[in-house]
This record gives sequence, C-alpha cells and structure tokens, in this order.
Amino acid sequence: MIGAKAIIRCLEEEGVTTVFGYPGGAVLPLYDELRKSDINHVLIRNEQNAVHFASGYARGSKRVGVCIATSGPGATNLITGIATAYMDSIPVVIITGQVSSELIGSDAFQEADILGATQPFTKHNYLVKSAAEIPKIMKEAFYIASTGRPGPVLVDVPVDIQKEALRFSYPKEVSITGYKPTYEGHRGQIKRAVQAIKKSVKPLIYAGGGVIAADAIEELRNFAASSRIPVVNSLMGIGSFPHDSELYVGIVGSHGHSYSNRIMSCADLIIIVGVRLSDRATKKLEQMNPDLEVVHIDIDPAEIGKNIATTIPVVGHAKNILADLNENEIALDTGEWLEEIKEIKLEYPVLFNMDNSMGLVSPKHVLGMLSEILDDSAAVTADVGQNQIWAARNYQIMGTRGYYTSGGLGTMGYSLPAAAGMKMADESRQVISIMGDGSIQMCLGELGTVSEHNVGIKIILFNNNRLGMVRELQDNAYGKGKHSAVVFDISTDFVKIAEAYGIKGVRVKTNNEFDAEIEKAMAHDGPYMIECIVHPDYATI
Ligand SMILES: Cc1ncc(C[n+]2csc(CCOP(=O)(O)OP(=O)(O)O)c2C)c(N)n1
Repeated sequence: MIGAKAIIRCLEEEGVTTVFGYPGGAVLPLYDELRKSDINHVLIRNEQNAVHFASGYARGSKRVGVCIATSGPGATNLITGIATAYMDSIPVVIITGQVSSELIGSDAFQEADILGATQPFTKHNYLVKSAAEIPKIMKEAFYIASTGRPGPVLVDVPVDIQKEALRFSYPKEVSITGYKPTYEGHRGQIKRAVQAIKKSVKPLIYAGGGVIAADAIEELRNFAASSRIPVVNSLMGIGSFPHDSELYVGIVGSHGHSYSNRIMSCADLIIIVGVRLSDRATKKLEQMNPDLEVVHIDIDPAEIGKNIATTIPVVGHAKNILADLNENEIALDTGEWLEEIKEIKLEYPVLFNMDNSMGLVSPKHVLGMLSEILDDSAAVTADVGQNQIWAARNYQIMGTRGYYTSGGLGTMGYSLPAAAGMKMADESRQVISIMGDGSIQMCLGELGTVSEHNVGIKIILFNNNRLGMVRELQDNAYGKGKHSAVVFDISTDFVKIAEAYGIKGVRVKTNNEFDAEIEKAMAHDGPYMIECIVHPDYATI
C-alpha cells in the first residue's frame, strides 16, 4: 500500500472515526484515501479552527482529536490552534502535507518549515522521511499526545512519501527512549503528604484542568467530601467540583472571586492538583501564609515548584494519587476553618450590581438562566474576554457539567469551533457556545461548518459592540473613557449572518426576551444563535 493509505490505516487502528481538515496540493494522496475510507472528514473553513474543532472533540470524547492540513499556508494557519491546545494540554494529532522531499529547503511553492515553527508548542513533532516509518511514527504520535501531560503532536508528511509504497504492519507497543511518564505517585511522598494534611488546621484543595484531563473528578469529589477540605478552582479547573457543595469556595486568580484569593492566603496547607499556577492564576493572591505547606500533585514534574515553592512534590496521574489519598481515609475536623471561610465570604461579597443592565440584556441573568435550565451534563464553551469571565463566574456547575475555554493562550475565536467539535463527539450532550462580538468575527466561517453538519450547538452571542475586555483594561490603565481601537465602526448584523449560513438567529434586547428565546433554542433541533444586546459599560466582575 502507499503512505497515504497507511496513514488512514493507522487512524483506523487508533479508533479514529472523525477528522477535521482542509485539503490542498500537498495532501492530495491522503484526501484520495480518505474518500475511500469510512472515516468521517469534516471540512472546516480555516485550518486554525480545524485544531479548535479537534480540541473540542478531544475534550468532549476524552480521546485524541485529529486534524489535517496542506503544506505552507495550510500548515501555518494551524499555528494558533496548535499553541492553544499546547497551553491547555489537549491531546491532538495534526497531520500536515509537506512539499516533495527533494524540494525541502529550496523555498518551493507552498513550503514552510512547520516543524521548526511548531517546535516550541508541540509536545513532539515528526518529519516523515520514508513511508516505511509511517506506522511507527503514527503509533508514537497518538501515544505521546495522550499519555503523561497530554498535548499536540504534529506529523509532517512530504507528498512523495504519501505516494511511496510500504509493507504495512502496525506496532503493538511503543517504546520511546527518554519518554516514560510517571503515573504512580512515590509512596514516600504520598505518606509525607498524608501526614502534612492530617496536621493542617486550614487545608485547601486547589484543583485545576489537570483533574479534568486525568478524568479524576470523582476521586477529587470523594477526597474533598471525606476529608472535609474546601476546594478552589483555577479557570481551567471549573467543572471539576460542583458549585452547590458547601465545600466549593470559588475561582482564584486575576478574574477569580476576591474571597477565594483571600481564602488561599489564609490557608496553612494547599493541595494543588493539576494546576500550573500561571501568572493569571496567582496574580491576585495576597501575601501567602509564611508557614504554608504546599503539596503539589502534577503529572508533569517540570510544573512542580516552577511558580510556587513546593514543600511536598508528588509526580503522577491525578486520578491515581487522589485514589491513594482516599485510601488513607483522611477525615479532618475543619468546622472552624469552614466558619472562618464563611466570614471571609461576607467580607468580600460578590457584586451583583447592574443586574438589570441598563434595560438591555444582563449577562449574569443569562448565565443564571442557563444554570437553571440546562441538563446536569451540559457543556458550556466560553470564548475570551468579558464573555469568558461572565460565564466562568456565573454559570453553575452541577452534576457532570463542564466549562471549557482557552485558558492558557487566551485565543479569541475558540469557543464556537470547540463547541462544535464537542457536540460532534457526543450528539446527546447539550453544548452551548458563549461568544463576544469580537471573538465570533474570528471564526464566522465556521457557522457554515456548523450549518452544513447540522451541529446542534446553541450560540449565545454577547454583543456589546466593543472589544469589551480590552476597553475595560484601557479604562483601568489610562483613565475612564480613554479608549483606543476597541470599537468596530460598523455594527454587524449577526442575525443576518447566521441566516446567510442557514442558521436560525434571533436578537434579544431584554432579559425577558432572552428567557423566551432560550426555551425555543433548546427545543430547536439544530444550531441556533441568540444575539444578546449588552450595554458596553456592563462590567466583567
Ligand atoms: C486572537 C486574539 N487577539 C487578541 C486578543 C486580545 N483580547 C483579549 S479579550 C479581547 C476582547 C474580546 O472582545 P469580544 O470578543 O467582543 O468579547 P467581550 O470582551 O466584549 O466579551 C481581546 C481583543 C486575544 N485574546 N486573542
């Protein structure tokens, strides 16, 4: 068989049923083989979004997402999507076509050094030099993407290699020198952690996206419930802990709850699980307790001690280590600490100002309404900006609900393609995409993809006719009203755009109108966009 066919066979061996991509000259052999296969190919509108679709698909299915692009501009268009997946540890395999082997390095038509370009933000990348290498490389690519700390892996395949013949045999095992992720926590370190936790008076669990990536939600919930230790989340950790639990104490970080940041600084022991403690997550922390004990659990040893001094490092898979902690049956008397937390919450009240939103739609009302009416398994994807933080702070996690966003890179235009990928991974799940008017314009073409495949996501577009978050930053940095480049001079008719793509769209200007429309949207079989007109001065927090 030829190399292109071998790639398809590898995808089949990995159980891949859906790929997202965009063709071009350097992937013609691969697309010809795709045509003959049973793999479902989703033709997206821009390669950046192919990675976002694959990322949403991966987050929704807990499997590796796959996308394909041609060489040169196709490959370079992928870059923001790949970096987005890398920063949020999402397992994606990206296959790119490359110019013919003998032309590499000659500035050939549509040649780009995608290996060099993506080296800093792929977990690993490969240039295939002969068709015979394809099975081994593909096996390794899936293995690396999905094991240890997950992430994107790129496989660049010159077009001549796609046509070259090979004898196909798929390896059963992978052995990569120097790559042995640690899954089991070190016994001695776990023992030290248990002792420290038992001694602590004001313990706190700080749960991040790693808990969700490791599928350790149940273990976390059991651990918190049995030990009676309260839980804070990072932005990426939202969804790992239910908001109706008395042990849930909010989101930390620059857009988190003030009381959560304060609680962090009062704790005498923090158990950090799957959090990388980026500047956004730690910026608003007041002085930490000088005697603070820090137990840091992470699959990636490089994250431990990087941004916060750690007293007890535990390298391993969050699911296993939380299960180990659960075996130790830690039950603390945290009654006084929980009382103190209640008082801290009163000192730092959450502001529900402007809830009537100057007569227009209140984002807080919308998210409150969604919290009430959505299924206990619903997924919300949020874009970047005020819409992201409104959703993070006001959408309630119950049951197995999820909140997904581009936390690390903060990539505008993520929510819509990621939501569509997620819905494609699980048709039965309610998936809501929260967008801003700036962010949706980064991926408008994907309305076509959504429409074409009748992907039943519901898009809630908060239109303040501004790049709201940046405008607010300018108010804070340069003085109220000192704005630069945050208003588009034309106000776009998003309803007409939705309709032009064949998607049902409506505009609402009041909370009551929203309530009526959301019912219709949820009952509608297929995609639906509700454009909510929001006052530009509506604050993020
Ligand atoms: C690709 C990209 N470009 C620029 C930014 C910087 N940025 C962060 S938030 C934001 C404004 C977002 O505006 P909009 O989508 O309308 O959402 P809002 O803040 O109004 O809810 C911008 C420009 C970014 N995060 N991503």
